[in-house]
Amino acid sequence: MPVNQQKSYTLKLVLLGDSSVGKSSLVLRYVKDQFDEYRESTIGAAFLSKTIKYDENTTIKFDIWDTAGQERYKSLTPIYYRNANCAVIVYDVTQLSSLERAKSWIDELQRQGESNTVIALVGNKCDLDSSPVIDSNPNVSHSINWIIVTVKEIWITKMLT
Ligand SMILES: Nc1nc2c(ncn2[C@@H]2O[C@H](COP(=O)(O)OP(=O)(O)O)[C@@H](O)[C@H]2O)c(=O)[nH]1
Ligand SMILES: [Mg+2]
Repeated sequence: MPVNQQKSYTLKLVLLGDSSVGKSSLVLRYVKDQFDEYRESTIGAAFLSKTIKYDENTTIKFDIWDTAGQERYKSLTPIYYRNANCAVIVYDVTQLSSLERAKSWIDELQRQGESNTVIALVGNKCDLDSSPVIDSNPNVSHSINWIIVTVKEIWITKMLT
């Protein structure tokens, strides 16, 4: 009997979305399980990685590119999403415009032929109850996983599994 073969995979994950929707906060929560109210906004893009044990024999390393949402960095963004295995597109549930922006990222990924990229759409800041709160399904393709979270209070790891 062969000894259990250990397998390890590296996946490229990119965070996209308007500025201030909570992309960097989400990464910080995922990688270090921390939340920092007073983080400085991201310049260009930040790189972090996290390795998880998927099952007994498999580890997955996520190489995470946390992009800046500002318009002036937009031309650089394709560098980060190109060949990404997963794209996590974040919007703020209290900002309708950020959902529109998230949808335009989905269109851009699909237009650029990044068809192998698994897309997750994340509505963040559901702890806030200022209106308008977007709690309805944003009507995107069924192939896109959609969840509502608050990075501030409870973190749901389900989105990456
Ligand atoms: N209330 C609340 N604030 C959040 C949440 N996530 C992030 N923030 C705050 O939103 C602001 C922008 O977050 P940041 O992660 O820098 O956004 P980014 O520009 O998309 O990377 C910061 O002040 C965060 O503390 C959340 O779930 N709830
Ligand atoms: Mg940021």
